[in-house]
Amino acid sequence: MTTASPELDFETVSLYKLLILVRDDKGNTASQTIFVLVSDVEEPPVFTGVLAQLGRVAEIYISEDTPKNIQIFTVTAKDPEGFPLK
Ligand SMILES: [Ca+2]
Ligand SMILES: [Ca+2]
Repeated sequence: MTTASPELDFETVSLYKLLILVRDDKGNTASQTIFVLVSDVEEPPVFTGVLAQLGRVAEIYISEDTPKNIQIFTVTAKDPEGFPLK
């Protein structure tokens, strides 16, 4: 038994149920069930939106006479484990 594609991801699927079958040359069979539990790994937060692509650089154009306290860009990110971000 090996891991394969797609990669294991606790946040997507944390439990696999495998039905194992064995058969002899007379056609007799037996089966067993194996539960594979994927353990969680703490992962860093990731940017979403236009900054989601790794290494991407965003350019923001702003006029020099823009008033103070104006929101010029919104950054979005999420944590794979769902922890709140600061
Ligand atoms: Ca995780
Ligand atoms: Ca995390």
